[in-house]
Amino acid sequence: MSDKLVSSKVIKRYSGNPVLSDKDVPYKAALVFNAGITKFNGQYVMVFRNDYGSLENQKLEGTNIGLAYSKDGIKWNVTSKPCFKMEDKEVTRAYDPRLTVIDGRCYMCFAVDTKHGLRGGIAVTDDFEKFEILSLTVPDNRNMVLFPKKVNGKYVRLERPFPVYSRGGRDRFDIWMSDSPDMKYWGNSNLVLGVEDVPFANDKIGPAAPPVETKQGWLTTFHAVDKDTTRGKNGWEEKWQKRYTGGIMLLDLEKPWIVKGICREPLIAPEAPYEVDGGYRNNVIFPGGMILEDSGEVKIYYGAADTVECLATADVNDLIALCKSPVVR
Ligand code: BMA
Repeated sequence: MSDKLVSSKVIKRYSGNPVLSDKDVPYKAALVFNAGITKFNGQYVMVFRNDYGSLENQKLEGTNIGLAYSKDGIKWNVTSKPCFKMEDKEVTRAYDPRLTVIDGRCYMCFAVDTKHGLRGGIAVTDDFEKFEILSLTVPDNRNMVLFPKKVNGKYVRLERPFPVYSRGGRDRFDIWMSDSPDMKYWGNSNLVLGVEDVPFANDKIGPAAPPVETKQGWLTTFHAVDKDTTRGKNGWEEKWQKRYTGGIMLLDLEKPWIVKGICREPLIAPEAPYEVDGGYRNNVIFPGGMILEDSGEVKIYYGAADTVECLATADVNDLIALCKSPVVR
């Protein structure tokens, strides 16, 4: 595993990064990151993870999910209060929301820490005030993202189970896919991408932002983790030995468990100051939103250092051209 990973040349970071931080939030906020973003009813919508507490004392008290709107996808207005928190004795917190609009309704996938394991949730909303929870996985599964339309008559999601027992008792986790007739019952599961398919991962991989449709296939980011036990203090904790990098791949339109092409090098690697320094966990890039504009520009939103939310852009054809290497299994 090379210690130096660089971002693809096709990626341009927004010069005003971050696009959202605790300073933009009118209620208790500390780490504002790992957001889901989509276009809904004529504007950009962002749901973001807010770990609140004290940045100065480096102490966290809890997590909620906040809401922001934007006209241009760059300047964001955060609403007056958080929009989502699960009130359930079993649940410690819900976090890492992802948004997908399907047939005019907005679906939110999210991770749920519970007293009996880590679950993946799917809710639907029309106004970001009322959410109906449609399904929760059994533990351990999370990082779910929905495709923006049905494939072969079924809803489809990418997901990342944590098979610790059967993968050697350590992180060695892969990207899977399931489908559903109704968003409630999920099955027909297939392996999409193994950690061994990603040269810049030696630990685990998982979905990132929900896929976007192109003529050539479903274009989608993923996150890739490499671990190095010689790494020491890289943020608030005594040890933070992982690095999170964003990758890109193209899935078959009809059979989305088939990877038509993957880029075997990182798409976005931690390099900018706000990605590598001064954060809660430095060296973390976690894409959560990808918007394909009519101009062909792709906006990729990502959490940086588990602390702030950032934006990078690329041309859709450049991204597709990167996905050259088929995955054969
Ligand atoms: C994962 C999740 C993410 C986070 C990442 C890096 O386990 O908690 O939300 O960005 O770790 O800390």
